[in-house]
Amino acid sequence: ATALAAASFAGSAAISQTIGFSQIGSESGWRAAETTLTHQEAEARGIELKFADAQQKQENQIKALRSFIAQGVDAILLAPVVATGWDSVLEEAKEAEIPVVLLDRMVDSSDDLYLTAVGSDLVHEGEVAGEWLVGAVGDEQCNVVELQGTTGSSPAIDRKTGFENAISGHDNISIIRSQTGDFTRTKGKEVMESFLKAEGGGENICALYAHNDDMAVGAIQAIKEAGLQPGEDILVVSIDAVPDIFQAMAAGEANATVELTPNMAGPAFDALDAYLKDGTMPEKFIQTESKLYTQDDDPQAVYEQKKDLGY
Ligand code: GYE
Repeated sequence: ATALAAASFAGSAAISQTIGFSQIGSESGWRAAETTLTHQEAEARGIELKFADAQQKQENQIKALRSFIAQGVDAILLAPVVATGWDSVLEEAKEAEIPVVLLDRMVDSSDDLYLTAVGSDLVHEGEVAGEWLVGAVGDEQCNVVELQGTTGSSPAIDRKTGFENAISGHDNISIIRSQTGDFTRTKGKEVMESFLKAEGGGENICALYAHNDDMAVGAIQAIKEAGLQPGEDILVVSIDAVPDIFQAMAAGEANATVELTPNMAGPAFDALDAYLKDGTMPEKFIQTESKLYTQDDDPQAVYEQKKDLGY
């Protein structure tokens, strides 16, 4: 029995997977949580995770992928910072028969260059945010300022499109300023300061739409420093549902957020496991849920639930 156990143990150790993860960086609370949860999921499954932080640079991601390929990893997780420019390196991975799973952002490459993608419907998220605003302002005139995510990233492109879809046909709502805040708190604050200045202090700004909560949190600070009340004088709607935005909602300083799960690795590892075991092909897109939260959803309680979940 001992010999058998040892043999089967050796067998399972031999098939244990080594997976490379090219992460974008740590621009947001959401991303930090995604990184933490990916490590946790890997550990729970006995996967050896090789982690590479690209510091927001696509060239670093391409280098990391080439190094994973050279090391002969079993699979690669890629959270692509921007949408374009991936064809060559994805072809190299395909050539080496190393499956690539995209996490949370999309690429413009042909879909036979990756195994599957785990993420939310990014256009829909923008639509949910925009529909919330349409409902909140009714017939009132509403000038919106928009903080975009990282230029060229699929969430920045799609969340803009989705929001515009939702407000189109509502002539009382218009986006008067729109600029990137790079998904960071610091930039969100800086750019919001410039919006407020350009708009004579901000009295005529009715709402802020931020492509993520971190930029919204930075902007809330700028609004307060300008002597206005975020959440009332300027409505704040954003995306991610990180713990800090629930604190802001509980304080009445933010109004709504669209939830994005930071656990993209769970479904990714499930798909990879099945594929590596017996070639089971996953769906091309594994979609996570998008849920709206407002001040009516007991934000303090949600904060308490979320704060220890990897953020
Ligand atoms: O919403 C944002 C982040 O790629 C969908 O990236 C993701 C976004 C997320 O930094 O906070």
